[in-house]
Amino acid sequence: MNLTQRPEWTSLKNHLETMSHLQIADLFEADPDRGTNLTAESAGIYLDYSKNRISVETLKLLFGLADALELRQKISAMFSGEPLNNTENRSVLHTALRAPVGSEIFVDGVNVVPAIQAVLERMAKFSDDLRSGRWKGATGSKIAHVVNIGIGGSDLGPHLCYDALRHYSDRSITLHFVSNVDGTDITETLRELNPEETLFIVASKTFTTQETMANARTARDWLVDKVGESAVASHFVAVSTNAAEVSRFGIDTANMFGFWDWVGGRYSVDSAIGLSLMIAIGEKLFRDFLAGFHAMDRHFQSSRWDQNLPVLLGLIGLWNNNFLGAESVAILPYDQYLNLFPAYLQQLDMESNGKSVTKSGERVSYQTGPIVWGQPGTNGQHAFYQLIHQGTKLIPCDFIAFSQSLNPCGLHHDLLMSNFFAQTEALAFGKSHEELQLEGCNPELIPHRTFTGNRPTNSILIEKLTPFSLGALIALYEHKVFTQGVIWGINSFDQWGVELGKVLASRITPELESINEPELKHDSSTNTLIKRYRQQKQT
Ligand code: G6Q
Repeated sequence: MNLTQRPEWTSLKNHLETMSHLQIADLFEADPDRGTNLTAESAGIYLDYSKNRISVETLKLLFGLADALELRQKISAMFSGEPLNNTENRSVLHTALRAPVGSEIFVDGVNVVPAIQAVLERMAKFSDDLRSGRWKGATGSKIAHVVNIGIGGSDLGPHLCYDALRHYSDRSITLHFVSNVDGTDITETLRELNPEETLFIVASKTFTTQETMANARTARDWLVDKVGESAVASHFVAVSTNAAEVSRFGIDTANMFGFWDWVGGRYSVDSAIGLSLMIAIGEKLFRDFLAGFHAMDRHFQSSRWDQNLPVLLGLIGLWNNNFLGAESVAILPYDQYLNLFPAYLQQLDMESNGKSVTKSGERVSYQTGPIVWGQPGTNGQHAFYQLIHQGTKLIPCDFIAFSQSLNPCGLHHDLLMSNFFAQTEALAFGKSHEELQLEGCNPELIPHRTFTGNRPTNSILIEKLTPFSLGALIALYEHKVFTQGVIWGINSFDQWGVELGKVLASRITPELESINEPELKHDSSTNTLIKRYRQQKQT
């Protein structure tokens, strides 16, 4: 049955009529304890969702929709390894990567947990050797720089987490991340480095991704040029599912860390793709990181909907998206260490739920995944928050903060946090014409200084940024995305849009490289652009 024809959907549509007359301020007036009633907590994450345009009835109807679409059964199906990724006929089992030792999770009749633990142990041994200096470069130097070469899911996860957990990292080893095929990325990175002290991790699930392979070849040439061919063995390792390509590249498969086709790129930071992170923070903290994910997994699997953080975030997001008409979601972490979190969630959410056909291939007649964007507070306050407060668009926001600073200095943390609290308050309650009049505001300025309020936000407050809490936070969003994908009936685990880009670029490259003028058979715009590029690059 089409989603919008379901009785649960119709009830929500009818309910919208009632809700559209109510302001967030009215909801708080009706229930003075709303700020404690509409909250939930698990795995150290406290979610206050009270500043949304929802009532208890809205939630009840949303939970009814989730039940009708068998969310509970779909969660079990994911955790038990059913092939939910139907277009690639794959299980979706990133949750197995963080299952405790001794768990049993089967794919095609094989328990995958022992293999996962075996890779983790190899990663731990390697990280430990590198951190202690037992692993040496070709000329006997300790490795001081690790360059992760990967893109998309093979870059964003470790990059985000290295930045986020820098406080816990071994400062004698610096990590670098090269992803863009623009030669500037690798050139500027290598410029600073001493090849004798540098190790490259080529991170690619397929080991055929154009950008990653181009960067890896350039890095290899640089190393060979400076230290010699024999240095490759001790300065290059691979993370991949494709042993044949790894060995063709010239990396000994003894120095390859594997993972499996049931780990999607954007869900892979807990796999060997997290090797660079483990090098930075060590095995113990990496395992704490996995434990944070696992705590959220357990919560997602077993909690009632009204206590279930990912389900609450997912369903409220759906209400904002499909019923209130919001097109985007802003992710606003009040923590500099989470600088890359909006970009990470952009991939997680937009690649997963940026789909317009259902799992069975029918075109959807409703909105699916939102545009995800944002940057850390308070910087954004001095840039784009103006539009969130007073623009014509409805932009629901997730505000994320930690009660304890990892770098306490003077008043900084209280200043930061006062902004965190003030923003959600202002967005919800605004500032009325009457208030401005009472303050004696110049009447001409009143329309300009009025804030309508009634702008929805979630507040996520965590005691402290740790490997555990970061893991739980990422898993929270993974499962939020899953929840929404289930309701929309789409496959959140394929990415045919990415595959198209991979094919198209490789067709044009020979036309750019060809010495003779190539015969171009594109449209007139693409042909003209290619010709102009060929002329200009020669001058
Ligand atoms: C993620 C996507 C995509 C992928 C990159 C890199 O879910 O599939 O971002 O991670 O295209 O792919 P490789 O790891 O195969 O190089």
